[in-house]
Order: sequence, then structure tokens, then C-alpha cells
Amino acid sequence: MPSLERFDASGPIDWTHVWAVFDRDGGAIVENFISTELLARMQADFAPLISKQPPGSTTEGLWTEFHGDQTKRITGLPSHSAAWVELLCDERYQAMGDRYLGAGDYWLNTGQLICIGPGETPQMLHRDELNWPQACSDHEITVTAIFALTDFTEENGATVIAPGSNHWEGLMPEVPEHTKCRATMPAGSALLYSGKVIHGGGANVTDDQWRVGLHAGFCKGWLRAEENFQLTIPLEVARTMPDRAHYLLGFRSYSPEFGGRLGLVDYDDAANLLKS
Ligand SMILES: O=C(O)CCC(=O)C(=O)O
Repeated sequence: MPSLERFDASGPIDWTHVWAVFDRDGGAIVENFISTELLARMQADFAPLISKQPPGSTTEGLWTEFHGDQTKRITGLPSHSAAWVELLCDERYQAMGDRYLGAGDYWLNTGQLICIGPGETPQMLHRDELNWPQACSDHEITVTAIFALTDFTEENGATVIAPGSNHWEGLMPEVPEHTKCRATMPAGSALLYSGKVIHGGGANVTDDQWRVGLHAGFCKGWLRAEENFQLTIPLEVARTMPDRAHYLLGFRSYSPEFGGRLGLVDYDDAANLLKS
């Protein structure tokens, strides 16, 4: 049975080693990534959102299955949680984006709560980069963190992942049972993973436990993001956020090294709109 390597951020970490494992296996777990104090603030901010959100999705067909009918998914979180915006700007988290997507060359793809409820079945396995099949290449176009806001266990839906599948040929190859493992981890941990690694949410076989994860990935700045932040974050709330959050949430324009400028307002940087 394969497993993911684990690191502990409560002491010094050799990040070179973390990235070497990430390159080899397509992912790594970093325990104690979020401080106890920040975790408590995020849990308090999200609790009311989670309790009022029903499970499932309203779009028929494939997406209902992908989202899970016993799973609550909640987006638009930056408006509700300064603690999440603080984590979004964490230097260690940015280091993953800088390394795999290039500093200044990415933004947030989504920052959504995925709360897997009792009775949920396993999510279909997938590669995150297949959000944009036309853009897939040898390079990473997306990398993600799943932050555990509750403990992730085999029983309550810990992410299923096939370590090393980031190197497998083909769009979506078969995943033999013996190649998979579960990303079990205590609350406050982060699973950092490649857009190429095959994974999916796990089944929740408990009677009464919710597995709450914050699924937060970066994608290249020239890709359309999965989540539409500009429609859920009012300008007056965006104005209270640090500059780095503006870039990551699309409240700044994007200038790739080559090519034109994207996301303009009046053919100028969107930042002008935030000036009061
Ligand atoms: O919730 C999880 O553990 C994984 C979810 C996921 O990969 C997705 O919905 O794209």
C-alpha cells in the first residue's frame, strides 16, 4: 500500500525535501501547517456558513455526481473570513505557487469548503489540470492545498490519492486499487498536491461526522478560474484586504512576461477601482 510522506510544521521543515517529495509523488502532507489560533478563527467564521448550506448541487448530471449529493460546497469565503485571507497570503503556501507556476504568474483557482457528510460515496477520481484539457502540458498549470479544518480519517472521507500518478501517461488512466491511499491528517494540516496527481474525495461511512476541508488551488493567471471571486467579494470588502490578496483574487490586472495585459478596467489596471 503506498503512502504520502508527512512533514511537521510545528518545528523547522526542510522545504527542499518537501518539494522533492511533491515532484516524485505528486503530493505531501504538512501537519500543523495552520496555527491553533488561526484554525479556531477559521472554524468559527465558517461554522454559520456550513450550517445553513444544504448538501448537493442544483446542476443535473455529471456535476451533481462530481460535487457529491451528501457534500456541502461553499465558495465566496474571503468575504466571510479575514482568517482565510491571512492563510491565503501565507508565505509557505505562496512558495508552492511560486515554485510550480512562477512568481506573479498565478491566481487563486478556488478556495472552497468541501464538507463531506455521512453516507457520501467516493468522488470520481480526477486530475485538477483537466479543468483546462486544452492547456495541459509537461508543466504544472495548477497546484492545490487541501487544508484540513477537521481531522481527516479513513472513515469520514479523507482524500483518496494515487502517489506517483502525476507521472502516469494518458489523460485519465485506470487507477488500480493497490496504487491508492488516503490522505488522513489531523485538523490544521495541509495536503499539498500537483494538478497532475489523480485523487478524489473519500467516502464518509460515519453516522454523524462531517469532514471539512478547504480546497484552495492556484492556477496560471491566463486561465479562467473555477470560482468567480469578483462576483462574491464586494469592492468595499476587497478594499480592506492586503495587496497580495488583490492579486490572488483577481482585483488586479495580470501582465504575463510575454503577451498583453488581462483583466483590465478602462484599459488600465483594475487596482484603480480599489482606490477610494
Ligand atoms: O474533498 C476532497 O478531498 C477532494 C475534492 C476534489 O478533489 C475536488 O472536488 O476537486
